[in-house]
Amino acid sequence: RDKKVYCNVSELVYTAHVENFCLCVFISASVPQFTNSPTMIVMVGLPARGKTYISKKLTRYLNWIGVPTRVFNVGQYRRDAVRTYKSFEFFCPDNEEAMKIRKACALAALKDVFCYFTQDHGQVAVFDATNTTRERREVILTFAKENGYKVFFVESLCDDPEIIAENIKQVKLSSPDYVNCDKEEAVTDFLKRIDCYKLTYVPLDDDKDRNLSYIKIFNVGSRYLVNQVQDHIQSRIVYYLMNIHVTPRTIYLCRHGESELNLLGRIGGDSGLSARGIKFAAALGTYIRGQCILDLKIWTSHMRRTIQTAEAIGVPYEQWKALNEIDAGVCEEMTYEEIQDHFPEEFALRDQDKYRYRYPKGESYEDLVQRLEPVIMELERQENVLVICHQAVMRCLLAYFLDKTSDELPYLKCPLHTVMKLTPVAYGCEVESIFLNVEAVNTHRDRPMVSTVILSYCNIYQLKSSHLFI
Ligand SMILES: *[C@@H]1O[C@H](CO)[C@@H](O)[C@H](O)[C@H]1NC(C)=O
Ligand SMILES: CC(=O)N[C@H]1CO[C@H](CO)[C@@H](O)[C@@H]1O
Repeated sequence: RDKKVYCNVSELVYTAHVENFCLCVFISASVPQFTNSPTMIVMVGLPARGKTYISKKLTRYLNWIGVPTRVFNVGQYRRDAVRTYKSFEFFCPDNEEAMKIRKACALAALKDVFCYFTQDHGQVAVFDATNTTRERREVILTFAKENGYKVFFVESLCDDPEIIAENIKQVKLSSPDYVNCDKEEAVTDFLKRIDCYKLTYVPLDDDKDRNLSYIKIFNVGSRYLVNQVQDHIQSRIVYYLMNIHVTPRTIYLCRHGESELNLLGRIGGDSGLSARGIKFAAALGTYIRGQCILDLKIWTSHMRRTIQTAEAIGVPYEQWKALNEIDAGVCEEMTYEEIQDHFPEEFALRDQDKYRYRYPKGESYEDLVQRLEPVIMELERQENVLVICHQAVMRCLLAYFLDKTSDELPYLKCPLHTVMKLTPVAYGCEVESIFLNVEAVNTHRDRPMVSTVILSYCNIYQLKSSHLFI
């Protein structure tokens, strides 16, 4: 009970008997730990420059790679404070009453950032606000300095009226500020609101701000300026921001056709397609041709079942080793019943925390996410892509696009012979699931019920769920 043993899951597990229960303690060690001081990402720029888009997307990415991140949208605080929006006049610098409210909202948001870092173990806070004047940025810098946080500014500049008009149409008109409001009036009001900000806007300055860490993004990524990157996480953020784009496109995700081993209920391995798997490959070809997409890229793993599926489409494809199925280590090619018989503890451990559980001599879902990071980065750079992959791999990719937590990820439903069609919309992704009418075995296992007895032991020992699991 008093002994703490920190170990790698795949090597050593600490066990003890408590009444009728066997207590096992383990720690996962697969993800690089960011023990740096917390970071505030501060958005800068006029309204309708895609700041919220960047904030949400960056947050989704950081959470997916395992860095706890949250967005603090100051506009939302303002909406909560001032229930009904009147007009652009609220945003004029000479409106003193409103300025007070806006300042109070920003301070409330900063207070919440503080709580997020101290109580909720957050690592990165994305401060989504306009922050167009130097004094306002100074307030944030002072707050960060007092608390030992790093600050990284992301400024979005845009002088292309078409891009701005498109942004207003895409996201601003559906904003809560403009419900029950004539569309044209809303656009006019919004443009005036931008003019109010322009009166005081001072962009980050080459000379005066040369000691600050920041990236300036010009016209949605046609040019970048990067200044004083301080650490690993900031360099990853810069790299990510330089790879994303907003060109409309579609991403198709599916698994290989049913394999010989699927038919036998065995996991992993490298078998070829079953007869029904071959039928699915043909159906996939027909479906993809029916979509009439120019320049569709097709990616597979290095495994036979995905390559055979792609072959049937009859167009060139690229193979990625990173897309190979999760390595089940000593459990490869076993059925779930055999695993339960041969490795009962392993089976139970996996059910306790499927995301972090690592197969002996194999991988965990957490490992898989790290392996798939370059694939996500390249998917961001590309336009139309069909990814033919595997169940665990598809769950990880889908979790990224649909912003699912690591807890939900290993249980996402990715049935065989079904294509998921992903279309980016305003701040997220629309998903359509298309079953191609070829029967297949079901390889999904639902989340097991966790007994309340075990949960109550969690409380007794007060273990942090991010570090230790019972
Ligand atoms: C930047 O930092 C250097 C060294 O700390 C300091 O001497 C300089 O005045 C700073 N420049 C600005 C513009 O703040
Ligand atoms: C701390 C601070 O001054 N933040 C400002 C950032 O921008 C928002 C939106 O204009 C302001 O309300 C905040 O005061």
